[in-house]
Amino acid sequence: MADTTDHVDVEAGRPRAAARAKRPPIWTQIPPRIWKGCIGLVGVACLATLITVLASITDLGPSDQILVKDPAGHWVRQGPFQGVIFTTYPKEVRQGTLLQPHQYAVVKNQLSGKPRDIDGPQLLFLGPYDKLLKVSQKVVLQDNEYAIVKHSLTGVIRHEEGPTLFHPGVFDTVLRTRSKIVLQKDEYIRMVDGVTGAERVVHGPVNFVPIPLETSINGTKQDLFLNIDLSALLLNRNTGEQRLVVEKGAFAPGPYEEILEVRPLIYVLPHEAVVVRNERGQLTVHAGTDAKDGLGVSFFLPPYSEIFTMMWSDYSSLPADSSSRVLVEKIDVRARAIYYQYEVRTRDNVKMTLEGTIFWQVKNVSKLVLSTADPEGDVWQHARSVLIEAVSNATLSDFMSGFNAIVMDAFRRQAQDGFYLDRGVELQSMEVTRFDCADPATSSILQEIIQETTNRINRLTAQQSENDVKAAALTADILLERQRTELITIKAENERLQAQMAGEATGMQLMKGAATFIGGLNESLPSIDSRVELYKLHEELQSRNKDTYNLASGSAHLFLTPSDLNLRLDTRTTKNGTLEL
Ligand SMILES: *[C@@H]1O[C@H](CO)[C@@H](O)[C@H](O)[C@H]1NC(C)=O
Ligand SMILES: *[C@@H]1O[C@H](CO)[C@@H](O)[C@H](O)[C@H]1NC(C)=O
Ligand SMILES: *[C@@H]1O[C@H](CO)[C@@H](O)[C@H](O)[C@H]1NC(C)=O
Ligand SMILES: *[C@@H]1O[C@H](CO)[C@@H](O)[C@H](O)[C@H]1NC(C)=O
Ligand SMILES: *[C@H]1O[C@H](CO)[C@@H](O)[C@H](O)[C@H]1NC(C)=O
Repeated sequence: MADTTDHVDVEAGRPRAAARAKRPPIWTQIPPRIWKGCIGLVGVACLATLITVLASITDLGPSDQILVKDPAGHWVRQGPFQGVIFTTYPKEVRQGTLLQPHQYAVVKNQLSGKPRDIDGPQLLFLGPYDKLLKVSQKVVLQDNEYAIVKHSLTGVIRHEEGPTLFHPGVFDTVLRTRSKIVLQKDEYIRMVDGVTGAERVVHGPVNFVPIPLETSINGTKQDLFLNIDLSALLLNRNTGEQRLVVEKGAFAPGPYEEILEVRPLIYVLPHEAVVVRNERGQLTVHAGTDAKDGLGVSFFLPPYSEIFTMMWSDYSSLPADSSSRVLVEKIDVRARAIYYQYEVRTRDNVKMTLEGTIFWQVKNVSKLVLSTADPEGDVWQHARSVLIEAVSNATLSDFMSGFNAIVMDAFRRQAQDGFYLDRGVELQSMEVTRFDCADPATSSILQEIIQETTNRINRLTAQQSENDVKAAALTADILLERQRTELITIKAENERLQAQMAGEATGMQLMKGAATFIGGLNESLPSIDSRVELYKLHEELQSRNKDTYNLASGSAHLFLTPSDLNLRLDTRTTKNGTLEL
């Protein structure tokens, strides 16, 4: 302020300076009493100065420092020092800070406000305006560790990877120490950047430090081992597309890929068929018989496809419950059996219960899938209506006498209508195994009828067997008689032959006798006629002799009739010598 005044009143200063020069020296005007006082004061001052000098003798050790807070500028002197520091300003002796190798210090300059960082090991002497903010430990990071460090000014987070003795910067804060992520050969981990949201997948074997703000989703995961019978369905969350991985071996999904499901191989045996619906709604039939060798086929269900399933009624057992249904994924194309129990009425209104079996078979799967949702139920219902119709056209007695024919007739008629053909199935046979009257009264009558029929059949059977026995006896008799006839014939023949032989023998005897008689006289009686006459006479005489003898010796009576004068008696002599007429 005075300076400014001088400068302003430059003209006015000149007369004052001239007046000062003309005045006598000031000390000549001071009275002696004041001089004495002054000397006394000087003595006191000298004493004070001495005391001050003595007090200013400074002795600093090697780790000491003196700070003099001179308003013109603080200054420091490091030890070791021995001497006088003459100052009137406050001063401070302070110890240096020993920093170990694993320590560091943060020092702030109070003039600039700038912190700085001092690395150990060293003996730290602060500067004149320095302030020690902190002495911190460095962070030991092991081989498998990393530190999450935050820059407190920028807020940037970074990771420091071990193994190291990490010396954080001035503005660094170590938030925490973490283990590195270790992945085995068959492991992977999905990491998401917390800032950008970008995803990456890291595959083992590896030991890695995530990038800052990166986190894992669902942690470490095992690879998927795909074999010939396993595949994986993946969803790409970026594009929304699905794909099927069928390559064999260990498999890990890529970024943004999610394993929706593990799909096993679908086997279709030679007698089966599987229908698959694709993303366009088209149906494909995989039939076991498609294979060239007829050994069945197998396939993986492609993406966006599913197995076309149906709910079929289940009539595979009795009593059939029409509400029970089974889920059919694989269609069995072998012959199938349905058991049925139908209530039917005959034409004369007798309520009957029929039980039996229907055999049917799926012939054309594509046709079946397109035309019906429940082929088994269709077959059951249709067979029922046909059977009801057939039975209602017959009376009870018709039915009893020929139910098999009625059922076969119904079967043949329905096998020809287009119902089964349209559904790609075939009705193979329809059998009635049991029938019964639903009404108890009728049932007992029916039982009687059946009993009677049975009895009749039994009696018929018994009669039949009796007849059979008799017929057999008769046949045997006829055979016997035949053989007897044969015997008689043969006997007669034999007798005839015997008689012939005997006759021939007698004839021969007579002839020989005659020949000898006639021939022997050829010399004495040369005429043949005379000799014949003689022989005739001889024979007559002999015959007469015999008659006479017979008359004489037997009890024969002789009757003579006028017409029979020329009498002859025929007698026969038996072997034992008696005579027979
Ligand atoms: C993480 O696991 C949960 C259930 O365990 C699952 O719902 C989710 O989809 C999984 N996330 C990823 C990206 O795999
Ligand atoms: C099955 O039926 C379809 C028509 O619905 C036909 O084109 C196909 O040839 C049939 N398959 C056999 C084996 O008969
Ligand atoms: C009913 O029976 C009659 C003769 O008994 C036969 O001509 C006719 O075809 C039958 N009808 C049906 C539908 O069976
Ligand atoms: C008479 O018969 C005998 C013997 O039979 C014969 O030898 C003989 O020559 C016969 N005599 C005459 C005349 O034929
Ligand atoms: C033989 O003679 C006896 C009496 O001597 C007689 O009883 C019998 O009938 C005769 N005939 C035969 C064939 O034995």
